[in-house]
Amino acid sequence: DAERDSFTAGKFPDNFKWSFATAAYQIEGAWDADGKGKNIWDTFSQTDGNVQNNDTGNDACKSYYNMVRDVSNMKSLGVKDYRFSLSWARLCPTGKCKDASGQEKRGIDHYHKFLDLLIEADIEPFVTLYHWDLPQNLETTYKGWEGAQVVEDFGDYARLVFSEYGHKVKNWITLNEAEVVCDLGYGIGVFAPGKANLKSQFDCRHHTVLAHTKAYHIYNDEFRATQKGQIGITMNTDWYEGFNESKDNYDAAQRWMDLQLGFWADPIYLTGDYPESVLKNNNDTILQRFTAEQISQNKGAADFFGLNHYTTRLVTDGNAAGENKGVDYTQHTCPQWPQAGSEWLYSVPWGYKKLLTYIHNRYDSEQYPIYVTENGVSSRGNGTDFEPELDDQWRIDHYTGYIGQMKRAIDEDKANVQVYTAWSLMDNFEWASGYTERFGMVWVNFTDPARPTYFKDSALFYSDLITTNELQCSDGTNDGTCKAA
Ligand code: GBH
Repeated sequence: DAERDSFTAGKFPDNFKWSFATAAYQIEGAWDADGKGKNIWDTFSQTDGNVQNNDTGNDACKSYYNMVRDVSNMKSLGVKDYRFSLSWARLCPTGKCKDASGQEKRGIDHYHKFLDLLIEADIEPFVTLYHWDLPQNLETTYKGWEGAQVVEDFGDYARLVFSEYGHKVKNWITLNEAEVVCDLGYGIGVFAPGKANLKSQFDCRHHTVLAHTKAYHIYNDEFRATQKGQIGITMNTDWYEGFNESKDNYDAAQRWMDLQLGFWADPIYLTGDYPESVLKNNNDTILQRFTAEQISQNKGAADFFGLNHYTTRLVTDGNAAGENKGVDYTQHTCPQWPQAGSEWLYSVPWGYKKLLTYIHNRYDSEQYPIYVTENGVSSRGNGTDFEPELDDQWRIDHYTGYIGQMKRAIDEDKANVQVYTAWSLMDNFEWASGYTERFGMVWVNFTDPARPTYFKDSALFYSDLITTNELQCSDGTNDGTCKAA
């Protein structure tokens, strides 16, 4: 892999944007402040046994009360772009945003204040509408993403958000990683709301496509002309590489790609409909089909291609026992791949280049520029450490490798990547792993009620990259080819 992971240091295109990302439930805390309604992650994390150490996001980084801290951290690092998400249940405690009676003024004002701080600091907001924190009431009354009504309710929420904040926000992301929401939340049950059912999983998947498309058309029809912003969806995918040269393994990797990425990307950026392998391998009692009208609404329903990417898998045809070939697949990793603090996360820079080139070719990045909305790496801790651990050269190596491969995809393969976003600005509530995994470039002391923060070495590395727009080799040189660390 060392050969494949090498890259040429140097400048990124002018106007390339370097951003940081976070999500409301992972950083805000203040779970019941100012009239906020309960959401499915409040319920899930407050129930024993769902999250490591029974950690919750009740307080998290207390960003709700520390807006100035967060903005000034970014300002001192020279950040010009910030991706964060809105808490639906802060704005509309029961999830019903249609009428003023369902809206919570204090929640609405909170994000006005935050946006004003960003704008004053000259930081451009990228706002995600949904990063996994569904108002509990919608789960309780119609099973959340399983119910068709969620499409309407998401549309009403989106309309409220566009009309409130659209003069301050020009970059909208509808959903973060719908695949994770549905597969882990409704299919396996390791994430909120904790259901494990194949039909639930696919109903959820189907409704997320429709909800995205709905919000896109609301923006397009009612707001675009006056607000002149852009809107897209963010999908997460690993890179899936055939285990070896065999055609069967290659096809198996493609099927997996179809299920994890193509399920959303094909309807929106390609055909309006699900990928062929998805249609073929799922009968219509499991997979709801789009109507002709929906297909035409899906197609082209985005201005950019939002991508979260972390890791790579090698794929063989058939299940672990080698059965069900042509339909199933099995994932493998390499013993040489460095593993992060998260069990699922291996550092494989070359996979990132292949993925970007794949997306460029299949979904036409000239028409739909690629915005990388997350990429990052974790260390393991226990959330109760109070001694900041700031020397993270290994994290700098990870970022250097991935960003170097992104540069190659741009330079060599003409992938039109315009935005790169590091996950995350600061350590935060890592979902079912609680505070045991730290993804931040800024260290947070979770044992101190004041939540002081400290820059890790990686924050200074990233700051340098942002201000120079130029990637250096890990050894500090930038003339010629960098060997992978
Ligand atoms: C992103 O998901 C999320 O958008 C972000 O909120 C999160 O903090 C970040 O990554 C880091 O994880 O528990 O073994 O079943 C990335 C995709 C999907 C990777 C769920 C981890 C859980 C595997 N994630 N997966 S497991």
